Amino acid sequence: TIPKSQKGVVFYKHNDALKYEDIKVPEPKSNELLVKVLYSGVCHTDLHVYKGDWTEIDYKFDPYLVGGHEGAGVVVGMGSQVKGWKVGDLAGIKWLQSSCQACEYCETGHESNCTHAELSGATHNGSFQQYATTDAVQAARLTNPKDLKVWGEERFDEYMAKVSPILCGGLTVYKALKASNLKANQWCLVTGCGGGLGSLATQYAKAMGFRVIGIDSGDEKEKFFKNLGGEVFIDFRKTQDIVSDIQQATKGGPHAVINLATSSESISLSTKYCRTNGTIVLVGLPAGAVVKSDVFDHVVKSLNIVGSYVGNRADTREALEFFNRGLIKSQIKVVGLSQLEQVFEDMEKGKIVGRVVVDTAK
Ligand code: 8ID
Ligand code: ZN
Ligand code: ZN
Repeated sequence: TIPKSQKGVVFYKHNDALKYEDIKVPEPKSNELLVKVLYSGVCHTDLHVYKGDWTEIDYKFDPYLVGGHEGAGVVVGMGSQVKGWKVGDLAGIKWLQSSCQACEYCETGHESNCTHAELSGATHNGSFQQYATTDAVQAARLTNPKDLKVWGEERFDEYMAKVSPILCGGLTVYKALKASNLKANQWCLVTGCGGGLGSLATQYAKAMGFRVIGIDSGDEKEKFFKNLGGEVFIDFRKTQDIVSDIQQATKGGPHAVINLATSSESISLSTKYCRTNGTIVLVGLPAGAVVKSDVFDHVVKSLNIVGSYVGNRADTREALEFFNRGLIKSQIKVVGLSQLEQVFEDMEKGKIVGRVVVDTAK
């Protein structure tokens, strides 16, 4: 039975207090699933939303907003128009909560660019609550771990906690790596390699056959990155000349840069050390960021700068398949949903290594 009320973390305006409260269980609309959320990853995007860093989004406070867009759970109900789902299926809540399926972008598989998109945790209440609604077409289909060789029934809870960061972080970095046009054995530079997306990018890049050089700060993140298979670590707080360090280590610069760091300067810097003919992928979204690239060098080195925004349903399925095969180990720390405020504080300070996942039961 589905209760009438539940626990969730809400805020009434940007930067307002985060409240762990009893709130109403939402009712699914005709196109929606009702998902009992077990775990949700905490993405830096949730912090940007909370702070109102992106003025471009039409946030929905009704009267409050519930963040979260890496929700892993079980389908407990659905609207009348839903096809292809049944109660008991495992579902994932993503940033792209719904897309119109009718516009030019949706028609060509660029669903994340849909101008009518609804976003979990920003324009639609997200996964920082025990029960959440999400469009049945865009909801991610999770495999029951009992049907997976490397997982198994007894690891159900661990699977659900660890799969949650794949629903945004994993999907996003996998798509960004596709957009990088890297070939096997080429150098992939990951900025923010010790963070949530960075820990996943390092592993997807390795699994896809690339060599990984990472930038972040501190001995703990260096050790963490090397354990994930990263080859060269550059500490941006310690290096005297970051451009020359990177170019020496990679004999001419990385063939692609995946920009994940929440630092505007580090994005412009990537145009300086990227290899000739290389691709710079923009993923991280620090508030008000601008990329500055020297036009002479940009032309002579024939650089490509591309943006990459989450991924479509096929990218989601593929990113999940890497995880289901045991090729990607989610580096997580699980805390109670009631601890979200502390998680945001640590994230703001860059103190989180890997990803924090919240358990909605605590
Ligand atoms: O679809 C998209 N484009 C998408 C999807 C998901 C997330 C974009 N994002 C964005 C988020 O909104 C955020 O802006 O990607 C960014 C990274 O998200 P995250 O991985 O969830 O953030 P994190 O765990 O806080 O990691 C950030 C790391 O950057 C390092 C920090 O130390 C931290 O480990 N960092 C910083 I701050 N400055 C750096 C610098 N100058 C740096 N690393 C290298 N150089
Ligand atoms: Zn995210
Ligand atoms: Zn559309």
